[in-house]
Amino acid sequence: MESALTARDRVGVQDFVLLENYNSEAAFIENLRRRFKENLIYTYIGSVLVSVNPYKELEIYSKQQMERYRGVSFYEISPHIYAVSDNTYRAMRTERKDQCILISGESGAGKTEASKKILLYYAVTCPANDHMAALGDRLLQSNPVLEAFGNAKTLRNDNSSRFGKYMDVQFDFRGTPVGGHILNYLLEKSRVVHQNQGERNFHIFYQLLDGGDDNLLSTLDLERNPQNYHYMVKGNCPRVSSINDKNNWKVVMKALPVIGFTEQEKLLNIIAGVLHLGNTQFGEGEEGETYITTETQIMTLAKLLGVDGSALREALTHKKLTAKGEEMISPLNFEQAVCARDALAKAVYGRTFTWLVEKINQSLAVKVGISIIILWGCCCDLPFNCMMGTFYDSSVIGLLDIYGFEVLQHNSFEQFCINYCNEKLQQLFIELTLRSEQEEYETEGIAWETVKYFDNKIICDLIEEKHKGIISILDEECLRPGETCDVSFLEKLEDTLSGHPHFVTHKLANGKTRRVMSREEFRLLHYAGEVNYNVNGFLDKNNDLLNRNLKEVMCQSDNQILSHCFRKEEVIDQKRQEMAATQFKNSLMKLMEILMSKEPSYVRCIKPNDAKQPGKFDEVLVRHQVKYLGLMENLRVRRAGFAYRRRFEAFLQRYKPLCPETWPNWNGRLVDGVSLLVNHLGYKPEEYKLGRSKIFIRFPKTLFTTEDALEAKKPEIVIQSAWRGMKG
Ligand code: AOV
Ligand code: MG
Repeated sequence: MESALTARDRVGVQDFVLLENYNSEAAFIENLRRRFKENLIYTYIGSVLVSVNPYKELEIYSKQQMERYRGVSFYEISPHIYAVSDNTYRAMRTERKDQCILISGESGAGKTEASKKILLYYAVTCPANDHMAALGDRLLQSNPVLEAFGNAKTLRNDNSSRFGKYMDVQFDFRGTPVGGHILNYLLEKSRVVHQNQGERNFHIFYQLLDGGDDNLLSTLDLERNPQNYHYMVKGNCPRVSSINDKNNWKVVMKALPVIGFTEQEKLLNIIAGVLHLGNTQFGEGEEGETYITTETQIMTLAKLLGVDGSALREALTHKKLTAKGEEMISPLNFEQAVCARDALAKAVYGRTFTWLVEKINQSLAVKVGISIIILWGCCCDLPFNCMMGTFYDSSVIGLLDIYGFEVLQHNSFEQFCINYCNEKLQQLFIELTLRSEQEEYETEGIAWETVKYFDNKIICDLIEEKHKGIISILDEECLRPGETCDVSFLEKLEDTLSGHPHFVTHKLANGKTRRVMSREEFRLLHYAGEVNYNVNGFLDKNNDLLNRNLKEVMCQSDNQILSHCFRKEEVIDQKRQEMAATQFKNSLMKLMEILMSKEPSYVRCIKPNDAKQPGKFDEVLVRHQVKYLGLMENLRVRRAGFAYRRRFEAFLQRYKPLCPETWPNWNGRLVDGVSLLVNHLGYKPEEYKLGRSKIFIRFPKTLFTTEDALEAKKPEIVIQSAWRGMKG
């Protein structure tokens, strides 16, 4: 027992509910720290997995490890992302309910890595059949492609997801993965044309220049050095030590055919096209007219984008307007031309990204034809409706991996959207963890006491409420005729929101000025911390407009990807599209609905330091995350009633050797067996409660004692079992 205690001291407890001092944040952090030092990056809070980014490869993701977790109950084995994967899978199969795994945490905390491990677990361990064998492959191979186009090096993370991703994996009645579907959320398009110091554009540009062979580069008229491209130099960071662009290029090129790509050439033309677009320069004539100074560039560009060169030249320097039913062409000034060029680059890249996701979805779609043939083969004498019933008897596991909360030196519209998205996810966590806890006590018939927690609904409302939320005000300002600008938007915000406890600007209530804030900023007090947003560019980014004549040129492209992305109908139909932020808000609402309809599991990722270094545990940083993720409240809720709960059968199975009446087998009612067992162990009435299907244990100590008794009894059990084996 001595040694067991020492081990517990050294590696901490594997479930926070076992912490004796569960109200102490210091004890919580100390437990995380101890485990982190021992490379034990995973710890539970009940069924929630807390994960601390190790920033180094650990030998814990092998196939053998996967086998260890297969079919094994949560509490029997050390915490792991595979345990969450496996439990979710089994819950889907046994309870026949759609599941989802929600991964959250700030930028660089390990969400994307976690989601990849989960996918890998399913691809390797789930049963496959011949027809579907390739699906696991396709699921896995979609990742490097999406990451190449949608991830980039930021100051927070060398492989930062710059889009939100929700992926459904669909399983048939046998538990075989048969299909997948991806929903993507708001790509940070502005990165295509601008990067902050120390950051990069999307990986694919560097991969192409570093990995593409000489022939390819010469066909695309590209040079190897990224510093030659305006769209790649802004961050002054062409190379990143942790990234091998050349190798990644190979991986992406190999992955494309697996996910059914035949349009590689067209895709690469577009990528190169964007780079050439960035190098298109303008000059100003004597009369203020704008012209293109890089003539050869334009011809290459037109060729790559599959459009008419002179039409493109005209569209980059002029604007088409319809006034009183008449079409007019007006020249753009220098700034306007630069904006039009960048808008085109963003639109081309953003739409190509969406097209790419569609393509991947086609490749992951459930192949109805094949499934029906298989079913026909195995149940041809069943009535048709029964057969279709079998066919549709499939379930889904959804995986959510979004961009994490981020605070930069300079925060703009993109950070506003990203952080809003994180607020929504936190809201869901609060609602569902509390709700499910309450429901559990209710269904099991057990009285419960509430725990106070910070509800971030007030911040979600501040952002998304109709008419007086920030997004509504932004839309209104974009649509209001007359002179509107980013500053008038800020003034409108001040008028409507001043006094809100989570909204601050430089104006103080007494009419004075808050000196630490610029006049172009507003500050939101997010659940995860304060962020100052600079309003510069908010209106443009929300409007996300592309001049009509540029659209006209693009929809005539003979590059089929582009003609698919720029539809003729869009040019004919002049109806105003939804604005970017509203579109994002609506897609998040839909996402919340999807997630609410499923049984959630949570992975809460923590970033141990800002230097992306292994072994470094920055307590201040960790404490902050523990606080805003609401982990202490989570633990308290979990403990408010009962620290531990286990289904009767699991409890009996584990502890039955401790009672002569239940060992080796108990054949009576489960609840009676559990009753006998706990009486024999001397549990006092206040220490536990029996629900309808589960035993609830109030104090971890009770379970510790029982665990220790089991440990002490082990040699005896082994001998007894061996003896019975010999007799048998
Ligand atoms: P994120 O998804 O949470 O950030 P990532 O999953 O991309 O963060 O993790 C960032 C980096 O941390 C990875 O590139 C790895 O180097 C390292 N890392 C994370 N988890 C592990 C692990 N389990 N084992 C080893 N290394 C790991 V963002 O997408 O920026 O919000 O937007
Ligand atoms: Mg990520």
